[in-house]
Amino acid sequence: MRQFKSTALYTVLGAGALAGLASCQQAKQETKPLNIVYIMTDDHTAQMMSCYGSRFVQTPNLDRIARDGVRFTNSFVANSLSGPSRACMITGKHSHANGFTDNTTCVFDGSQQTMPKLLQQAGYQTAIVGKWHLESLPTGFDYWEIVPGQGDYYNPDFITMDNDTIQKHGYLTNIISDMSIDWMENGRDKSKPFCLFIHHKAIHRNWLPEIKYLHEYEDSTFALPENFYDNYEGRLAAAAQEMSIYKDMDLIYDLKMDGKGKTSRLKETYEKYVGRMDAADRKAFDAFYDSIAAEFYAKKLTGKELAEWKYQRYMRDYSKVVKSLDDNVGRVLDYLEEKGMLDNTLVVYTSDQGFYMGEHGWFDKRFMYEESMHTPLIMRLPKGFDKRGDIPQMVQNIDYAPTFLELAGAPIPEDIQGVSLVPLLKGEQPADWRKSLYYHFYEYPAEHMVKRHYGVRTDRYKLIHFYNDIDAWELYDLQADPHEMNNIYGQPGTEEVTKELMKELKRLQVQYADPILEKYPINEEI
Ligand code: SGN
Ligand code: CA
Repeated sequence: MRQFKSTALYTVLGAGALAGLASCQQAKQETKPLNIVYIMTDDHTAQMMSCYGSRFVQTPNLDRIARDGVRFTNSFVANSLSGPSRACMITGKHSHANGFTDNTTCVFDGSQQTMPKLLQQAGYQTAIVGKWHLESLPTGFDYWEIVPGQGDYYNPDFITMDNDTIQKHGYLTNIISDMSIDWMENGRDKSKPFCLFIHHKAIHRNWLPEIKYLHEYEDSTFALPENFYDNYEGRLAAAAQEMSIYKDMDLIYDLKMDGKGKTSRLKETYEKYVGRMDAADRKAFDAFYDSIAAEFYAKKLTGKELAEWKYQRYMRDYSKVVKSLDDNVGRVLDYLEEKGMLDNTLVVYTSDQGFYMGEHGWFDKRFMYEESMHTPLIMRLPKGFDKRGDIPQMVQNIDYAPTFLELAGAPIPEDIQGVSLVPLLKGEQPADWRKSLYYHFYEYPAEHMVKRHYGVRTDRYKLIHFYNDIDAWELYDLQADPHEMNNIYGQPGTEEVTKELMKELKRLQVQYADPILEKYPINEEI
């Protein structure tokens, strides 16, 4: 076991103030155990949060978390896809070590060690509500209620703990928050500290808005990212992807342009989703999108005009779904405030990965490029943690498990690969903080056709190897080329940095024991 400090009981008053209290009894009453409320969305990228300096939307409630707490400016995932990300998060281990490498072929082995189970052993109540996406049923939770697979936005189904499927009425983002608040208020054992995972489906494709926000952001025109018309020169895997807004985004399924006589590959699935709405909602939904569709099909847009029109529709619908999410984060914060729980609760907000909002011309994620390897991470800290503002150190989603364990006063098992963020939350500047991150994406061949790859990211550079039915290396100088448009691998002058990065990549693959190293041995002399 690694060293740990018993930090589970934080005093609401500092030690000095406590010493001044009249009686022990009074001091006891002021000592509260630390709770964790972990809110994770799906596909919510930092570009779409105003606390990350977004040029796009306003998220006042998310901003409250960042304003009263900390904002990680270099927060990353280990494998930019839902199931794998969730598995990394609850095990504190990279995908090859927890066994859940992709969404399509894996079933999570729920008998393995997980952070919720270790929290239970430390006396915590644990609960999860919402998207789970690990195929097997949850283990290590005192209470769970999850949506099947990706879940539905409208009148969604839930799988209950007795393995029944029930339908609930309303919009999923609201329902998940209602259930979470209800568990905190009525469901849990109030004599114990708790860790609650609130896992939203929002902002996942196909961005179906809450009916009251149909008209939101309709007056907004979103600026095109400067590399929207990327031609992928020098980047073979980027050229082979199928996640282009222009080419791959479906007019009906994604953009709701269900015009008369129009059809598409995904129309049937679309009808299934929107068919779940109440009649009155459906009427409002159809009235809204049908008028846009009539105008759109009459214009017969092509080429750049069509690409940019699709981009604006995508941005508007995504922003509407963010709006409901932000409201609901506000509701959870208000509840904690009302109940006087903010001082002894760590509130975490993150996403299962980042997302492309038109950068490189894309939607979706998967690539080790910045927009999707990044994930937002903001935290409101409990009393006793004075750090505020930005935390620039590189952190990864495998770090959440050891962080929560340390906060709960539980030992951190040796085989956990992440590192506790507690020193950073205390405002320390650990001299030996990690200097590089490891990444490995596996889901190929599959939807969106992003080839398998692994790589290393340092403060300044990124080295990626795409493999399987391709053997292509990419190297980026993030300082000179933050949008990763210029692959400098193999260019004169990069020999030294390439050699160093190869060495670092190999060191990480050895440290984390990724078996891929046997298949593709790294020659550090390249
Ligand atoms: C679905 C989506 C994809 C998305 C994956 C993975 N297609 O399959 O666009 O990349 O989920 O997303 S859809 O037609 O079903 O909308 S993840 O976040 O769950 O990993
Ligand atoms: Ca996701």
